[in-house]
Amino acid sequence: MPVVDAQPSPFTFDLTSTALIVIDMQRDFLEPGGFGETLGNDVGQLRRTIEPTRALLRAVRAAGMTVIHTREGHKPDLSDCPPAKLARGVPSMRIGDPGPMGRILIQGEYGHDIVDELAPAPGEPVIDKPGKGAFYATGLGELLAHKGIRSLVVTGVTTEVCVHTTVREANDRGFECLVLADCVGSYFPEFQEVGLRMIAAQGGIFGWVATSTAFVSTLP
Ligand code: C5J
Repeated sequence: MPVVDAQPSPFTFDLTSTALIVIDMQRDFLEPGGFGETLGNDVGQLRRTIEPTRALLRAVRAAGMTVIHTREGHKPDLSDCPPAKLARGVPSMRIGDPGPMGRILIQGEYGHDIVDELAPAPGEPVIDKPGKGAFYATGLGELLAHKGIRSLVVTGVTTEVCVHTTVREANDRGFECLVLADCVGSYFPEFQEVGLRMIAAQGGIFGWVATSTAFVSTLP
């Protein structure tokens, strides 16, 4: 079985029972001129993950590994958006409001979709999720069970929000999670650093952390 040089210890996985999950690489979060940047965030902090993730996707697809994408967003009528989530954020830029790339975080809008560089390949599942975690109110758990997946390689944005929430949910469900440091990003460099340290601390309290090159080097 492949063994990845990881923190806090080597990560062993089996190709057939491992999936790559690419979290929320959406235009609303990553594109210059989009929702994230309009809020004053430095999208460069997220965009640096695009090229390593593209290279990772090439390698993982060539190795025949399962790839799953997620998108955070809501139905146009907002019926799946809890009032508490809707009420948060900058008052003029709330979920469902008109944004620079369509209604903010609404399914079907241009900004809600995945950036062109990381477009899902035909047949790769795309999980639409209303929450931060990819398991909450989605079919992800059933999909992974159906495919016999027990380990997850996790990438995407943002490190301390949707990546962390998904890894914590997965850990509680018994999955082993390897987070690839150069393929996850936060608008806040300090959250990126501490977010990664939190995963691998205390003997890997809820996962492992490695670089994408360390992971790819173990693929057949
Ligand atoms: C994600 C967010 N995807 N930061 N969402 O992390 O609101």
